[in-house]
Amino acid sequence: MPELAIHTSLRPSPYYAATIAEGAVAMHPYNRMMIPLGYGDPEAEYRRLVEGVSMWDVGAERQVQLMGPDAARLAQVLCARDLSEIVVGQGKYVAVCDHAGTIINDPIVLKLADDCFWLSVADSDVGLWARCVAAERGMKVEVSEPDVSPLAVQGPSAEDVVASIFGDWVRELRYFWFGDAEVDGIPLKVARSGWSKQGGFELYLMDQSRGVDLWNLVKEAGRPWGIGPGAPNASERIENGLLSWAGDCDAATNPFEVRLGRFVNLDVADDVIGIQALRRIAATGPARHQPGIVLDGEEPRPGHEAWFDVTRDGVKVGSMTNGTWSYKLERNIGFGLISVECQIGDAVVINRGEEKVSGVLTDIPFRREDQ
Ligand code: THG
Repeated sequence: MPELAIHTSLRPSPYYAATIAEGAVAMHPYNRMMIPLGYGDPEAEYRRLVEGVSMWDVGAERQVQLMGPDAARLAQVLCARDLSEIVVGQGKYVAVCDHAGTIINDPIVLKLADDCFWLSVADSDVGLWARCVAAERGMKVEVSEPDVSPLAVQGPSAEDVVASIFGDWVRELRYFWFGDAEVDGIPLKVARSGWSKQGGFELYLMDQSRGVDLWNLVKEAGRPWGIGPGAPNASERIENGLLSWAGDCDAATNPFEVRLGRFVNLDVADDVIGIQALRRIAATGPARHQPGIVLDGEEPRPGHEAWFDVTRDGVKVGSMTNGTWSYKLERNIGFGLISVECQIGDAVVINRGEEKVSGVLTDIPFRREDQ
């Protein structure tokens, strides 16, 4: 393997020095930044997340800021979910689609003011897309990337840790809602949010020069609860059915295929990008769906996932888009992107390079008792 070269186009996060000091062993490029993926002990990191509390550098979850008189209109035009009722201090998970109804990002939208929104984006360039749409439609709105870098605190003890820093008001925050805060002169927003199903918060740091200070402060505050470093966790997120847009979708995936139909509102205005295509797809039904797969064979190696062909009765029916060892099921699991002709309970074969292994389609989230 050649060395992976790092140019100045791949920016470090404000927490980079802290994560190196903690012993980060793997980094992944995301939104032209580096996101740590692990600290060398996957099982300990999983247990810390599901039993205690874990802190993650997710500074690569960049914000695309829409500001100006047409900010709300632009946000709505970009998102296939009704945003007419969103209020200041609230966030919503949305699908950003192209005109064919294909998902091109799945951000969290945060409303900061009547004329200011952030899209907290997954790994694709929504900033370019938003600038183009705003200009083509003659909107009065500025699209920019503000100095904002989230730090996630996730796990059953996350609320106690975050409340010990910011006060008990954070306990009242509803899912994806947020409020302004400051600690040691560090400006940030505290949101109940994060890419796990263990509960937790994200601290949207608003001064990148204070990243290491914030990391150390959270680490110190979390000590009584045994906090430690972690990262978006493949086992936990696959067990619980969280979508990784960049990993689990191809260039033709629509929201209905990957369980995001509940976040799509077909009755938004006709000029919302993709909505006309989504109405047509909803009327006929999608061609594929996203079941879980429980499979035999070698344990997938973290960081070496690939899409593998899935066959049923010798005929290709789709792909497996990720794979991991599940500590909960003590089995290999993954997501399929599979023809709707296949159903939960169907026996399939997964073609993992030279190795063909048998598997069965299951519901998501995965349940131990299904095995
Ligand atoms: N936090 C922040 N920004 C982000 C992510 C994040 N940007 C990139 C990526 N993650 C965006 N994708 C997701 C995907 C799923 C969820 C959040 C962000 C999520 N989904 C829950 C679910 O699907 O069950 C809850 C959705 C709901 O009920 O509204 O949490 O993590 N800042």
